[in-house]
Amino acid sequence: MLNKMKLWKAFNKEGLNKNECLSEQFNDSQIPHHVAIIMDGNGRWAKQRHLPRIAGHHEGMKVVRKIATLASRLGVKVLTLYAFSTENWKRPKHEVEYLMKLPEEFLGSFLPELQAHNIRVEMMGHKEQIPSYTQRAISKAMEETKDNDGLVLNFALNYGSRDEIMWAVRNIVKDAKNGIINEDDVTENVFSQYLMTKDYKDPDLMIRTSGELRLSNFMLWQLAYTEFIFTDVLWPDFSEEDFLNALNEYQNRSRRFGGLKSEEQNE
Ligand code: V07
Repeated sequence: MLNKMKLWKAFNKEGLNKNECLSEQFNDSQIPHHVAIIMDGNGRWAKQRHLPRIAGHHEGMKVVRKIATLASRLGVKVLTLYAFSTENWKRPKHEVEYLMKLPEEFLGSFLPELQAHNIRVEMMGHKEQIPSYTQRAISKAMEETKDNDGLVLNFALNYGSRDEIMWAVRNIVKDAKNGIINEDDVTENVFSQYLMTKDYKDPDLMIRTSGELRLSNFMLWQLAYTEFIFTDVLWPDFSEEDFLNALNEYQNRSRRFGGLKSEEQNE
């Protein structure tokens, strides 16, 4: 079992090799392989400070860097962040325009640091509607980090889970028509291969900040057995300690996968 104090001490210890995972010092600990986060509360954070909403988005961007590097140091393998949903296009034009500039700004400032941490940048969502300068910045980062084998930092951008599932169904029908697949071949594992997350395991832990208790069209299929942690903390206030607390809570939960825990099987 991971001990929070031990984690903190190791985290604050000087002289950690940048490629060394903190988790290696806790080989008995259970670090989630895949963590997914709904980064909510940026607008509310700004409103509380009488700032424009975009100030909250900008502050939230800095938290992405902090949590991604911590997750990498802890040995998390995939971090999926809900950056922009298919519904977010309905927001005011100036806000959408600002949001679409954030990937370029983020990568312009932090790509060297991501490289130093051996982090691979990925994106899931439909690229076509995204402005070309944003697409270019993301493609460049994906290309430059493609050989990194540390954390996968997977941004869900112009992503919606029902849309993802619908496209999976369409492609399965298409493959069936072309004789590439038969009805009997369509198992859960095969279906998963038609989703944007085909290269990743399902998330072990999903965190949503800012007190909303909804999934908001995020990874509906993939989160079937995932542990959920909801916190009232607004994303721009989400700290390293909050992330460590979430991991600690995750490790304290018993995972059942819909079956019985071993000690209950004898009852
Ligand atoms: C966005 C900051 C985080 C809080 C949530 C909304 C605002 C980082 C990115 C990003 C995306 C792709 C990429 C590199 C960085 C981002 C959007 C919004 C649209 F390759 N933060 N962030 N993209 N916010």
